[in-house]
Amino acid sequence: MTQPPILFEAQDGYAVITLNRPDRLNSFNAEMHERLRDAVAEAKRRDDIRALLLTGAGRGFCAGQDLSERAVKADAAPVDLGYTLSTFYNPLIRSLREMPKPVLSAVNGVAAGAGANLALAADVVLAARSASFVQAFCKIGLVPDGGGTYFLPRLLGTARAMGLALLGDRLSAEDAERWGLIWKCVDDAKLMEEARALARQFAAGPTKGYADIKRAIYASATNTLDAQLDLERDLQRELGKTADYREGVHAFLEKRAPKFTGR
Ligand code: LHQ
Repeated sequence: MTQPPILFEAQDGYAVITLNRPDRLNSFNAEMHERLRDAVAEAKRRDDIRALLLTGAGRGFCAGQDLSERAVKADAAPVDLGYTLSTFYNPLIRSLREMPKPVLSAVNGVAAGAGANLALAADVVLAARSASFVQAFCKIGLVPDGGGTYFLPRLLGTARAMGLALLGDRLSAEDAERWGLIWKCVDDAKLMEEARALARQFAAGPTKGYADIKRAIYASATNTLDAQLDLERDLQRELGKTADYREGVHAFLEKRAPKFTGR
């Protein structure tokens, strides 16, 4: 029986989406893209899901595009890779960045090509110590896509971004943490335990506040200080009206843990 390319599980207020083509290192074909798009949309739509965790089955996280798929194979017939990006990868990266809930990636093994940049599109990236990140694009004559040319220089600076993109070398999870590319590298055996603990923490948190933290931090990449101060004022004005703000302040004053509802 063929395995579904995406596994979806919801529990304790968060969803886990698992890329599930382990024999191809979870590389993307069209069906996996379609199923992932549906799973991300479900996680966004459901109010009982307040955080999203992305991971991979088997020994890899994701090896990017499946290079043996007919629609992208570089044979005699010209293929429009731009079509693949505008149909699949670009909407996927946008949907994660615009998700009004925290998105975590648990990078369980190698993350290469668009798979590396999918991992980096998450708000918080955890990686197993044995995992690695490879901007493999230059090895096949392409530019980093899936947001790579945006994420890498912003997270690392131009020198390191350029080195990774031009050389396509493997960056270990430990170096990724040291360089500030990811949040944290953890022992392999602890990865999912730590990732789930974080997802549970986010699921019990002030969801609207988290959504606006994402908005503000990501907007800062292109905003002036002036615009950013205005944005903070506008977001704070709205958040000050939420039940979670009221609960957070009451809980603080009453010296107890807050019970956030996400409203
Ligand atoms: C694969 C793949 C793979 C198919 C491993 N495809 N089979 C967007 C728009 C349109 C078109 C172009 O692309 C894009 C975005 C992109 O993502 S471009 C970049 C595509 N990805 C790559 O170039 C990475 C290719 N893979 C690798 O460099 C290595 O496999 C890595 C570094 C990921 C892992 O190396 P190893 O741990 O040594 O594993 P392996 O190479 O032995 O792979 C295991 C199997 O998975 C193997 O199959 P086999 O039948 O021999 O066991 C590979 O052929 C298969 N595989 N990546 N992208």
